[in-house]
Amino acid sequence: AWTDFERVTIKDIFSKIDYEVVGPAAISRCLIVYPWTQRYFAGFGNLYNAAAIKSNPKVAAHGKVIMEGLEKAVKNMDNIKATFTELSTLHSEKLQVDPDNFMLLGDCLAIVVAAQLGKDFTPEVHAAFQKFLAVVVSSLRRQYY
Ligand code: ZNH
Repeated sequence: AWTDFERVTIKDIFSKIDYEVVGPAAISRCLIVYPWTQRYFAGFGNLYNAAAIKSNPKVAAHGKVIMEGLEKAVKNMDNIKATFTELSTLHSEKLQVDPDNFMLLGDCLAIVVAAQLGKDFTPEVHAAFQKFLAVVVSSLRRQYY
């Protein structure tokens, strides 16, 4: 269950950030800092080094797709598990993404959001955002067995 503060905060964060900036920055950071995550993106072309990752248009497009996925969770905060059933099955069965990678991306996202929000990213806001990410990640893990 969410407190009023958490609800307002999550909606506020997503209304303030630019998906086209935050999404690509978060997924790029994840691919650079946790290079094993690159293995799922063999079809994305050149991921040879940080500069190549940051300038890869497929990476950027995928960053935005991830943010749009997260937006569905924001719009269905009381029903994130059900909202992500299909997405969880896709990551498990088709993409075969190791679910331990989900929070690695979440942590990258938190860093990027923190940098964007500056002093508005208070400890309380951070806690609310981490809780949101934890629910998203556990929902994405749900169809794994
Ligand atoms: Zn993911 C896809 C979301 C994480 C890998 N994804 C995807 C999509 C979405 C997402 C929405 C699309 C789907 C369709 O199409 O239907 N993700 C997401 C989220 C998250 C994630 C929300 C967290 C937070 N992923 C992830 C990770 C990884 C991944 C961590 C690795 C490492 N994904 C992926 C892939 C794909 C996806 C590979 C496919 C891509 C293409 O394009 O192909």
